[in-house]
Amino acid sequence: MSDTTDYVPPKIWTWNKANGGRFANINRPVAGATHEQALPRGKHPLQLYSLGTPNGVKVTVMLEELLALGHSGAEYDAWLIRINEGQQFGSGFVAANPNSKIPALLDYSNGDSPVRVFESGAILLHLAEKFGTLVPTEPALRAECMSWLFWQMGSAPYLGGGFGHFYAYAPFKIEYAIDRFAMEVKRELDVLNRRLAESRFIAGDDYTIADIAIWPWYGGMAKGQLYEGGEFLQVQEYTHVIRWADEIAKRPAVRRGRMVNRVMGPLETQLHERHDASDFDTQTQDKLQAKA
Ligand SMILES: N[C@@H](CCC(=O)N[C@@H](CS)C(=O)NCC(=O)O)C(=O)O
Repeated sequence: MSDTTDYVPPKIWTWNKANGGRFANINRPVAGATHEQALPRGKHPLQLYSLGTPNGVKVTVMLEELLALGHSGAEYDAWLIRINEGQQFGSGFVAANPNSKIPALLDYSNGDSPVRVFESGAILLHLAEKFGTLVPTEPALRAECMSWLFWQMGSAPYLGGGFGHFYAYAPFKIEYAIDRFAMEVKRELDVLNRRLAESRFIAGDDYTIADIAIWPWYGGMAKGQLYEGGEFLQVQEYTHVIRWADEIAKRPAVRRGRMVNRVMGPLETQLHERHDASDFDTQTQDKLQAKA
């Protein structure tokens, strides 16, 4: 095995900003706000502060699914938080999520003192319970759904923070780290592949918040859309995951949800902010840039 470093940890760790690599401008070893910045508030009860990453997409897909099911109370304003510019460290955002990570939701349904919800899994569950849908009520099915939802919350950091970080973002390639996380991500994909060989959706016959949580990460990985790591991980082997990912990708609410707060890809797929259903027709970046 190649040894890319002769690093010996000192007795006490100290912060060397220069070692932050691609994220040096935002990562730091302390929490809390770095600057005063109030969050904007729109006209709807649900105010989402997010970005179109896999964690952000979970919530915008959920909201679009709720609207597609006829829950008009799920109308929402989606505001863009540019994490590469440190907007997650503004005082308003930190009040909404002390962990300074998107997505964060403020639910003003009960008046001017909002309920704050952070962690994408908690937001999915909050919305599913609020509207009484996309989460089973029968105890065994509910337990299965919760198990997969929490599986996702525990597993995705190995995919994103582990494999993705060391394969795509680290300033140099460390064989040990890439090996460790490639092995774990392949194991996770196999867990899903075996489950989806026996079940149409993750928690059973019905589409639930477990699918909504898992799809942006593992659906994206199985389709080779994350970290340019598809060939490396030989993702075409996970045929049941691919069958499931393709079925979910066709859902109209999913197609809309993945556009919201998206700042990459073709301009017609980027809806930086969403305040009204009509924004999908009039406010995508291709249309805004043509008007400018
Ligand atoms: N467990 C969290 C993870 C959220 C998360 O990692 N968000 C990333 C973007 S995908 C972020 O905001 N990073 C900004 C930072 O770390 O400063 C969730 O599921 O909501």
